[in-house]
Amino acid sequence: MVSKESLADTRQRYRSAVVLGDPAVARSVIEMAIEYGATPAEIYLDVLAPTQAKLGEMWHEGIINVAQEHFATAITMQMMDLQRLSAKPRSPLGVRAIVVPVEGDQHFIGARMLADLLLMDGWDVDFFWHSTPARDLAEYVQQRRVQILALSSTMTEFLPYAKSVAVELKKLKPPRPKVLLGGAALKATDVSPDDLGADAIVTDLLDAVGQARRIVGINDAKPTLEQHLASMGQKIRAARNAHKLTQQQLADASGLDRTYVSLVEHGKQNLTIAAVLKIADALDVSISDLLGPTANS
Ligand code: B12
Repeated sequence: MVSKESLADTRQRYRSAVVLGDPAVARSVIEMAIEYGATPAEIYLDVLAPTQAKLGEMWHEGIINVAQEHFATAITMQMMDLQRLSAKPRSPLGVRAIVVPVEGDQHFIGARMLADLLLMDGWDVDFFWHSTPARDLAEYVQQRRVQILALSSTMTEFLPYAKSVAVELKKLKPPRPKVLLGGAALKATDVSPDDLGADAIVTDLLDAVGQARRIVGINDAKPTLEQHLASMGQKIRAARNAHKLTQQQLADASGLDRTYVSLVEHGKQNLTIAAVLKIADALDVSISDLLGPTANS
């Protein structure tokens, strides 16, 4: 973390560099800020994002033309690559998010920022910036066992896409991902999450990371062994019910005792990895589906 003055100075020097179209100077400004302790969130939210907004104003006022704006934006994207490659993500959470702009919207810097911050927070993140038809996106979400789908919308006219995605997601078998909706369009309009079929509307990037964690039941305190066992037990019971199996049938299919399966489902059995594997095989799920993540609330 660095002081407000230092960030303001970095912002000023970075802006001059991108407006002059000088990637080398822009890079050295960012590298120096990182060296002085600026966090990725500070670089993104206090330097790159306001610079992008300023470019918009300068273009609007005719101070720079479209070509200059394009090149400045390309430099900002390079700086995000630099940040992404040099940051040390927290330990993996074992949960996956997809971050994608709404179809038609070519603005993806904000979406990419969210993707990077989630990645640094330990999420597995799929980010793509190309327009994606709602049905294809829903299929992809299911294949990738995604828990959070974050949609970014800069322009209000593309917001109805969120609703189409919600319609397609409803067609999936549970568990379905939770949908977070954010971006400049949501600041400019007064819609509720229900209007657009989302689970939450969040406009602040840092809030979004915390909210995503809360939605999938992760917080900073490490879960206890009892919580892990209870969580795994619930997942096993849910998967067994989804397969319409009795405890006895699951016990037979996994070569375990029925009483043992019952204790496991109640979170009362500290089971071995071999037993988890047998149960996972019998239920046709992966071991990681049963092991993580664990809510500790
Ligand atoms: C760069 C840029 C472009 C680039 C985009 C390049 C790219 N790869 O992203 C290009 C040249 C493609 C472009 C095109 C257009 N643009 Co443009 N563009 C901009 C500009 C200058 C910067 C955008 C940016 O990078 N912002 C920085 C990011 C970090 O900010 P952000 O997206 O708001 O994201 C922040 C938050 O919203 C939030 N967030 C974002 N997504 C999400 C998602 C979640 C889940 C959460 C929690 C938070 C979150 O986090 C970020 C950090 O705080 C803006 C000016 C501005 N004020 O932003 C105009 C601007 C957005 N563009 C505008 C317009 C009008 C257009 C065009 C229609 C121009 C034209 N006539 O062709 C086209 C539209 C094309 C399309 N179909 O989308 C208008 C939009 C007006 C409006 N509200 O409708 C703006 C505001 C310029 C202006 N003042 O008129 N543009």
